[in-house]
Amino acid sequence: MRSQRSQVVVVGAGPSGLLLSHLLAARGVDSVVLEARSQAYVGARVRAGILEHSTVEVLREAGLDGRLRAEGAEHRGIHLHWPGERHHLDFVDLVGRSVWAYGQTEVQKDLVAATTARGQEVHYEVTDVALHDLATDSPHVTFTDATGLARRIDTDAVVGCDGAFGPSRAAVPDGVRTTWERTYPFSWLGIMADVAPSTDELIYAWHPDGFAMHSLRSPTVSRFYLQVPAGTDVTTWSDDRIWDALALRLGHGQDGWELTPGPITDRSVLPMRSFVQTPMRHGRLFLVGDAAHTVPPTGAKGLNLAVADVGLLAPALVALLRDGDPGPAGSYSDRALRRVWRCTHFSWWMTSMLHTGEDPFDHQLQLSQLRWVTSSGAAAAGLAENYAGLPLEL
Ligand code: RFL
Ligand code: PHB
Repeated sequence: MRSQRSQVVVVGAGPSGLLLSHLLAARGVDSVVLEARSQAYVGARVRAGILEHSTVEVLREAGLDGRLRAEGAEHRGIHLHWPGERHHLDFVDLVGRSVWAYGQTEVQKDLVAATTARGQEVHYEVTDVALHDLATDSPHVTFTDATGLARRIDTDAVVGCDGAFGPSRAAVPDGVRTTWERTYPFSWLGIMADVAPSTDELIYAWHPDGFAMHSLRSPTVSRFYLQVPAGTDVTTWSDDRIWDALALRLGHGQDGWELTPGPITDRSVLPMRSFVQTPMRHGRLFLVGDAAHTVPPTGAKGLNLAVADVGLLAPALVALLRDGDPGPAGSYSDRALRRVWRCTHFSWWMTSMLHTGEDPFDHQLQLSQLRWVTSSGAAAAGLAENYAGLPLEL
């Protein structure tokens, strides 16, 4: 077995893992990143699309906002739609903050470019990652690299950035961890289409048939979602069926608005759930992003929460490992969880307001809620404050 040492081992090279290693390196703390998939696979995954205010700030402080500002689109707010009605919520007017439409795929590309430029040690296509002695001050991680070589890294801290299915979450002993979960009876069918967006800013639409959303990626690429029953087989949705449902739910023809269809280049079904594992620290193991929590995507919070965790943990690890101050690392879990639960509530609330079932009583409650958030300045500001993003420390 080949052995080495690194101050930090980061498991997972998604957005949180690469951003954390970048911020640590900028402050003189070295790390090794371990990733199960290939670099090409990680870079091509289609996921989130909206960056909130504090995410853009973290990327700016990391010097990673150049392409985002050149190629991303700053949005003042969102449109809320239901049959016969469309309203724009202007977050800038309401709470003085905007959001940016810039796909997670692009964020990942920028992070890979920064990682490569810095010569960061990232091992892709590793297997058998196992975390050891986490409750001591000298843990170690073992894995098999892409060439089949068994390796060991002795370290001061292990950070689980390995998403909902990685080994880090499960490395917290049963008696220590608590899991909190809510499942939903629906999923999202997501498509990417080579067509100019039919909207300037995102449209979130309530419809008795189910929620729909029009998002975007660039002046020539649009992203759409449809609420479908949980367990839906993606092959049961033909192109025509998808465009017909989007046209109906998004209000094609209402007040002259038209939805322009185009070639579908990617389609998948995304299950929805809310999940939190507490605490987010066990000994020298720290959990970040989807490794500790999952939110349904309706509030656009998944990626933003992962970046916020990194924004709290990076300085805490620097204090611990460079300056010998254990304070911020000790309070990391409690501080991160305040925001996690706020976003868990907001994502659940947006999901509950916009996704429909059979019950006509529920429909009336949802429509009342929608009329309230689009007519009361106080209610609109509440949505805007949560969507555009709260400060890192709550
Ligand atoms: P990631 O991005 O899941 O990255 C985790 C990385 O860990 C790797 N990994 C391992 N590495 C080594 N050894 C192992 N044993 C490993 N097991 C796993 C994985 O290969 C992966 O590269 O977590 P991170 O960095 O915390 O980032 C979180 C965000 O990616 C996530 O919150 C969002 O993408 C959630 N999400 C969405 N959020 C939104 O706000 N809007 C969306 O439209 C949206 N769409 C999505 C999504 C998440 C999805 N997933 C996780 C299935 C669509 C999908 C399909
Ligand atoms: C997306 O563009 O993929 C997206 C945007 C907003 C959401 C969810 C997904 O709430």
